[in-house]
Amino acid sequence: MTNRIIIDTDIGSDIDDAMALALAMRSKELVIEGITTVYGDVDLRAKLAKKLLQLGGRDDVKVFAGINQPLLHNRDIWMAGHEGEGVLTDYEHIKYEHDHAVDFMVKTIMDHPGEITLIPIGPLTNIAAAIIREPKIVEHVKEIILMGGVTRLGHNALELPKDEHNIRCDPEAAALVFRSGAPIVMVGLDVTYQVTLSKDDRNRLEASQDPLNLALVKQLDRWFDFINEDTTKMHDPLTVSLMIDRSMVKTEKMSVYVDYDHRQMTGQTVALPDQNGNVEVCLEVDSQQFSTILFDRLLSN
Ligand SMILES: [Ca+2]
Repeated sequence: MTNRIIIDTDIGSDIDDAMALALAMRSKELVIEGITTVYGDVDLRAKLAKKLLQLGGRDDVKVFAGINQPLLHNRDIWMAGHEGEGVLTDYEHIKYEHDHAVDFMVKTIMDHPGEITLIPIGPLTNIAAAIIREPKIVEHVKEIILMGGVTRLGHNALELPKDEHNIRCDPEAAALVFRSGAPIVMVGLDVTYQVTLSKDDRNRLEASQDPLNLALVKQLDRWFDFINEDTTKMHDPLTVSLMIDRSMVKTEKMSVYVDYDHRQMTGQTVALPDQNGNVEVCLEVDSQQFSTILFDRLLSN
């Protein structure tokens, strides 16, 4: 079995993590070994992940809370404030695993060399801590497909900001992960800015009347209100979808460095073409192909 995955997520703030989790749940060829949470209120995030798994009929999937602070405890934490709203209730008791996310990650990768793909879709703190704890996971992980960074080397360079949230929230952790030598696929803003979800798409989810999709709709509505826009980007689902069909992206082999200093809001990913580099950087995506996969899966129940 080579499609075994661990998703490491900051679910609850932007809607896209919940969509990514739903896509993984609805993709029968993927074996979800566990979900780990990172950054800020990791317990709330773990409860939300578990609740969505329950709504999707996947209560069997284990959830582990991870590290709440950035690696050096030197950066402000950003929470949107609406995490879990409309899906979790105050009185509901939702249980998840006692073990720590980093211990789970290290054990799972070391017990199954070459078989586990890590999919980080939040700041890279847990992944960095796992590498610090057990450097051998760099050789034993099958691949790390991560959402983060931006290179501005694709056709849409002028639309993109110079840095990206997941890297900016913990640039020290990101620097450690990129320079670890682990085989990485970087799904950055270069491609994720090209995949969006509209209010029409939201309505299709609602019409399905599926309990998981209805929970996604509640969070989508809250998120659309929060960002005050009619479309939202599907950063994290695109990252998961590469486990299903990688032909939708074009990649270039590169070395990636993270340029940062002690100030808040720094953390630029500097990507240089390098045939010996450890990072496949996604530069172009067939957004229609992605959208078809996402909705075929979510509406198939
Ligand atoms: Ca995320």
